[in-house]
Amino acid sequence: MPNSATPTHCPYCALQCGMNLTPQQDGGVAVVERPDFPVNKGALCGKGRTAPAVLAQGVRLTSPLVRSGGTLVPASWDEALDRIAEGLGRTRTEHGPDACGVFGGGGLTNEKAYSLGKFARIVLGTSQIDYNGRFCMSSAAAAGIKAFGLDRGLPFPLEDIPKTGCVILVGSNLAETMPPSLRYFSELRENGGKLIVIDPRRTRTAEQADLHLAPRPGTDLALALGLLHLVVAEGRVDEEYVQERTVGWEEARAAAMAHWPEYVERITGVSVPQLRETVQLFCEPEHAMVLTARGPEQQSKGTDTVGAWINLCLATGRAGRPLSGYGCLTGQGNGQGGREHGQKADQLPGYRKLDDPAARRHVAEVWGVDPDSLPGPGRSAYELLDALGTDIRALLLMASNPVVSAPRAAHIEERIRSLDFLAVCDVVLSETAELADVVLPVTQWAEETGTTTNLEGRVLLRRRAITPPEGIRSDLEVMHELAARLGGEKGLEKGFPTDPEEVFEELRRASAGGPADYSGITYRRLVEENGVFWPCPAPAAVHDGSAGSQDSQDSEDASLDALAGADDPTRDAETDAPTDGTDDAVHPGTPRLFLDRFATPDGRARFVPVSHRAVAEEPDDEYPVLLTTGRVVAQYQSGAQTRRVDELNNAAPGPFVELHPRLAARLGAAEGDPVAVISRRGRAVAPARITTGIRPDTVFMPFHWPGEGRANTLTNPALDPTSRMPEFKACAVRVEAVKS
Ligand SMILES: Nc1nc2c(c(=O)[nH]1)N[C@H]1C(S)=C(S)[C@@H](COP(=O)(O)OP(=O)(O)OC[C@H]3O[C@@H](n4cnc5c(=O)[nH]c(N)nc54)[C@H](O)[C@@H]3O)O[C@H]1N2
Ligand SMILES: Nc1nc2c(c(=O)[nH]1)N[C@H]1C(S)=C(S)[C@@H](COP(=O)(O)OP(=O)(O)OC[C@H]3O[C@@H](n4cnc5c(=O)[nH]c(N)nc54)[C@H](O)[C@@H]3O)O[C@H]1N2
Ligand code: SF4
Ligand SMILES: [Mo]
Repeated sequence: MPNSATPTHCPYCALQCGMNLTPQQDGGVAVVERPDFPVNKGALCGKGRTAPAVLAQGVRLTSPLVRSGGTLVPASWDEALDRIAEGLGRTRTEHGPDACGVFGGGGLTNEKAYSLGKFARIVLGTSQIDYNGRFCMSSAAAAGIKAFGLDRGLPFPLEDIPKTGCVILVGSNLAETMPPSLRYFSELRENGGKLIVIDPRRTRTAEQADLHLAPRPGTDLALALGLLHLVVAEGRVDEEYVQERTVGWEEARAAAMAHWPEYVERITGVSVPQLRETVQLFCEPEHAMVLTARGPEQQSKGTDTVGAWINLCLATGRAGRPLSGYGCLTGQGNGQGGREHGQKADQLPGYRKLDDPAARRHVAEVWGVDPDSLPGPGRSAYELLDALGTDIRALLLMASNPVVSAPRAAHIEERIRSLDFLAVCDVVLSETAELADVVLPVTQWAEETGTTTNLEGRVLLRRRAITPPEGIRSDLEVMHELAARLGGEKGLEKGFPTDPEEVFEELRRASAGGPADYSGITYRRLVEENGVFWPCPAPAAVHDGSAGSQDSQDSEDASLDALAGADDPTRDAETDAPTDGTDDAVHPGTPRLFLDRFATPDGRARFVPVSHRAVAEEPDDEYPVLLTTGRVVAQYQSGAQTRRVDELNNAAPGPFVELHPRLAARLGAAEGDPVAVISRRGRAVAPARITTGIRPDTVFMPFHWPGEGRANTLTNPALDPTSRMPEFKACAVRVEAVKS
């Protein structure tokens, strides 16, 4: 057995902390420090440290399961795969390809996400594929594409943060959601920079801030507009920058001028002096940044909200300049890469658009299929889940647990139960897997190789450190086997290699020339360079004209070539194969975007004219309180993995309702008493956690648990019109003490 440590990355969040794994005598693996990885320099949170616990027998799935007489029983791989092929195949024959749905996840490696998108389109022939990232950063992605022509979470590395002058963190609780990243913000403050946190709760992150604004949930759009109003009123607009590098200022300015500070104070609950102080702290230093996370994004107006924050950056000349800019803190392990390579309803690999004829031609050629055979765009995640049992009769689900994590979860659970056929690939028996007809046990991070792209746009190699137990296969092997069974004579399985590097080589070609160009990246480079930032075109990458800004159907190769520093706009379609990345002309990757130009056709950023609008469900007499939801440090997402780790469960054993003492007193509830939270969609019960750190008009619940305390029983699936993001962060509820 190899005794040496394998450098790799954490299975959980988008920070993708580096860690070393050392095999143990018992076949397990120990996490040890990996100080050479620059993002976390050895630091890990409790989830990363304890991740090997989920590799253990007794915790994970070790055999395929099939439903027999109403219960799930162990079965052979052949039987399980045959059942899936039969379930999907019959649905396709009887109801057409779009009756088969596919649901993926931002935890999947690039190779898996790429293969899943390809599998849906060429094996099943369905347009009905989307993934949980729609619930995550889709609003920021949509706003970034509108304004900058390109969506990459952070346009700069985290190492730039300590060197800027001021950071506004909007709705991010990174002290709990990415603890090792806190270091960058402490260093910022040590260097004299200012940190402003905007959150309805005084979180552990807000406690670190120089200024904490606590707006009413769902009002960040008005807040940003009020700040922009003050920027104009106080003569702080960077006119030269606006003139040179942007378009659309006049309209955006007019919209902001309609949002008087006093009006904004009434909407948000943030006082005019606090608004003024924010503008002062943000505008005084030479450089400043705005970073958003799920707080302002998971709203039915998340795209406009992020747009308003970007407008603030643009008006003050704080985008596309060193040490300044707007960024989104992506969430899942491969939240960034997972949204680039084709598991999204409207997308092809390389962040290409499915309805762009040139993109279809390029990808169809790599896949060896007729472009006309590729289906068009499908439904977004919530709409897809809502159609289960009606238009969509069978579902293949990989790396998500919607029974816990989808909005209006009781309804979605009922939709899932009404399916003719459900197949789930997972590492554990999640609440959603429990409802499946077939469950396939798959390999985990430490047992397989693959790439992820972290929140900075840095592509990383996760490496296999141990051998998976007998009876476990990888998601790639599952797709290969299903392609063989469903493709019949066509031999489609040849398009689904089981070796991740082989998949990555194909992904390079499929992404070549697209906005998220990985063609210059190789596994070898990822090891040698500790990751490479995209875009990273191969020196002679194929260019068929399908590259371009993401908001444009027209080919706009020029903008991305300049952006990525590619020096040969007349690249030859003959040289389709990427080079091995070892010659002298290797592209260094792109840690910092937009410094010379934005990825729009004219190179200028675009202001978007936006105006305040209310949350989809305003409180009223019957439901007078706003519920917002989020995370705690010791649990991850639906909790499917972390609820199985003792140390994490001891730290965060169950759900709770955070509420202000004034609200608690009105209910007659004491600390720890069960309280019921009731919305138009259902009722959840959890112990009260009383704190002055939350607004009296708001309650907060973490969403990591199923059952009685499931926060998503309550949440509102009102969707953002552009990103189709549900409003996880604000819905109207009534809170009651539960009589025992
Ligand atoms: N421990 C842990 N870490 C994680 C995860 C996890 O599940 N657990 N998940 C990962 C993933 S996928 C993601 S997406 C990230 C999410 O990372 P974050 O966005 O930091 O996490 P959340 O707790 O969802 O939301 C952040 C904050 O938004 C605040 N908020 C609520 N409503 C509003 C509002 O209307 N406006 C504003 N400004 N703020 C509001 C909440 O009070 C909360 O403190 O975390 C990643 N890291
Ligand atoms: N109320 C409320 N709800 C929310 C949010 C919120 O803030 N509030 N946040 C939303 C956000 S940002 C997100 S990202 C979603 C996340 O919610 P989910 O999509 O449910 O995410 P996870 O719980 O991470 O589920 C991943 C599942 O895949 C399994 N898995 C892990 N790795 C692999 C793999 O490589 N292959 C396969 N086949 N399976 C794997 C895990 O065991 C787990 O069961 O929740 C959303 N829901
Ligand atoms: S911060 Fe994220 S990547 Fe780092 S150890 Fe924790 S969960 Fe893993
Ligand atoms: Mo997320």
